Amino acid sequence: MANYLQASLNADQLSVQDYQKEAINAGIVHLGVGAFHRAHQAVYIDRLLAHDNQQNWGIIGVNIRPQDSQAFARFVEQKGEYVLKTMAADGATRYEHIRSLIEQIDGAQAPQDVDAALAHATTQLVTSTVTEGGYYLDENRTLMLDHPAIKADIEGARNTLYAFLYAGLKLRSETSNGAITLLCCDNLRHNGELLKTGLMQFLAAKHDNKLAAWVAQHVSFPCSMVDRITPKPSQQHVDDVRARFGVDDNMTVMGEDFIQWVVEDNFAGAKPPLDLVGVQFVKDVVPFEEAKIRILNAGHTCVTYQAALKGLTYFDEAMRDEELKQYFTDFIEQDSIPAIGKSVVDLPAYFDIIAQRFSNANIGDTVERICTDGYAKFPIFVFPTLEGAYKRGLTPSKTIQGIASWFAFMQLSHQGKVGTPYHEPNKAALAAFTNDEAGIQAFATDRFLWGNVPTEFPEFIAQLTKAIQINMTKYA
Ligand code: CS2
Repeated sequence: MANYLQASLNADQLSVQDYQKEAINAGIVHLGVGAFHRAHQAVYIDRLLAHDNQQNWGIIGVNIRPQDSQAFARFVEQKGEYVLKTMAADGATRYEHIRSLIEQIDGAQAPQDVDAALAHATTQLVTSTVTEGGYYLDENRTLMLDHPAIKADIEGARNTLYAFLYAGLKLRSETSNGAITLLCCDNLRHNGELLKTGLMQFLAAKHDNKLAAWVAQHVSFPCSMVDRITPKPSQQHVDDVRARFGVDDNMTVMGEDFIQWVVEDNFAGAKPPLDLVGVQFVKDVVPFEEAKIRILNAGHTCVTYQAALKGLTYFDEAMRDEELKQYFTDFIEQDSIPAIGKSVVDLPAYFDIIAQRFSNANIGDTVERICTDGYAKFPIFVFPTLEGAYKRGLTPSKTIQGIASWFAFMQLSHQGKVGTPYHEPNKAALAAFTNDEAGIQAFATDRFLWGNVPTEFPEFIAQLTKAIQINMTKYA
C-alpha cells in the first residue's frame, strides 16, 4: 500500500512524515488497534519517527478479539498503513498517510507471537485501547472473577488483555528480563492504577506469586489522558478516500483536528520523547483526566440519549438544538464543574473548547456511536459528578436528567420506538431494568452503576424515579 499510495492519484493532497519505513524498528506493542488508536497514538508516533534518532519507536499492532480477525486481516494486507482525514470546524481538511504500525499480529490466531513481542528486549512500552469495559473491574475495583471471559482466561484461554499480558510478561521475566511500561490509553479514571490492580488480581487468581513479584519490580503503570473525537468512519469517507487517492482503504479513519495526550511521567522502560510532538508529560494526570472524563465524556453521555430520543442523527445537531445546548451548559456549570471543585485546569475555558468541538459539523460524529456501551460508561463518566455533587450538599438534577434519559432510551429502544440502534455489550445487565416500580428501583439502586450513592443519599432514588417518569411521558 505504501507505494500505491505514494504513487496514487492526488498524492500532493496526502501528507506523509519524512522517514524511511524500512529503517524503523519496533519499540512499542499496542493491544487493540481500533479507530481511536489509529487516529490518536499511531499519529503521535508517526510524527515522532520523523525526528532525528527516534527510529526505534515503531508500533507492533495486536488484535486480541477473534471477532475482529477478519477486519484485522485486511489491515495486515495493507501493511498497517492507512489514510487519516481530519476536519476542523471551519471546514479545513487534511489527509495524512500514517505508517507507524510497522508490524501486525493477530493475537486471536497467533497468541505466541504476541508473547514473543512482549518479551522482546527492544519492546519498551505496551499500550492498550480495549474499551472501558475491557478491564472487567467492578465498582470496588475488584476483578470480575466470575465473568466467563475472565474465568476462562484464568484457566488458560485468551479472551482479555490480562491473558495476553500474563503470558507475555511471564515469558519476558524468563528471557530478556527487561523493565517495561504498561500504558493504558482508555477513558478510565486513574487508568494506570486500574490496569495495575486488574493485572495484579489476575496474577493472584493464577497463583503466580513469582510473576507478581517480578511485575512489582520491573513494570510501571502510568496514568494518561487521551483525547480526539474519532467518529466511526462513514461509507462516504471510505468512498472519498477511494475517489481521491485511488485506494481501497479498509482501515481509513477520520477525526476532528483537535488532539491531546497527557501522560504521567513514570516509565520503567525507556521513554519515547513524545514531548517532541506535543504530548504533555506531567507528574499528576488526575486533574486532566477528571476534567476530560467529567466534562467531555460525561457531556457526551448525558446529552446523547436525549438527542436520540429527539430523533437526531449527528451529535453536532444536538449542539444546535436550543434545549439540548442549554441542558449541556447547565449540566457542566451546575453539576460537573462544582463537583470537581478546585483544579489546575481552567475548567470554564476547557468547557468552552469542548462546546466548540462538539459543534464541529464537519466530523459527522453520530449519536449512535456515543449511545454505545452505556452500562460501562455511566459509572466511569457520570458517577463521579453524581457522587461529588451530593457530597458537596448539591442536588445534581441535570445529571439525574441525563441518567433518566438513558433509562427512557433503553425502554423505548426495547419497544422499537427509537430510530437510533443501541449497541450494548452488557445487555444482560440491563434486563432487570423494566419500566415498572421494581425495574426502576433495580435501576436506581444498581451498585455497579451508582456505588453507594443510593444508600448514602437515598433522596437520589426518589429524584431519579421522578425524572424517569417525566422522561417516559415526554418521549413516549
Ligand atoms: C465518547 C468518546 O464514546 C464516548 O462516549 O465520549 O469516544 C470521546 O469521543 C473520546 O473520548 C474523545 O477523546
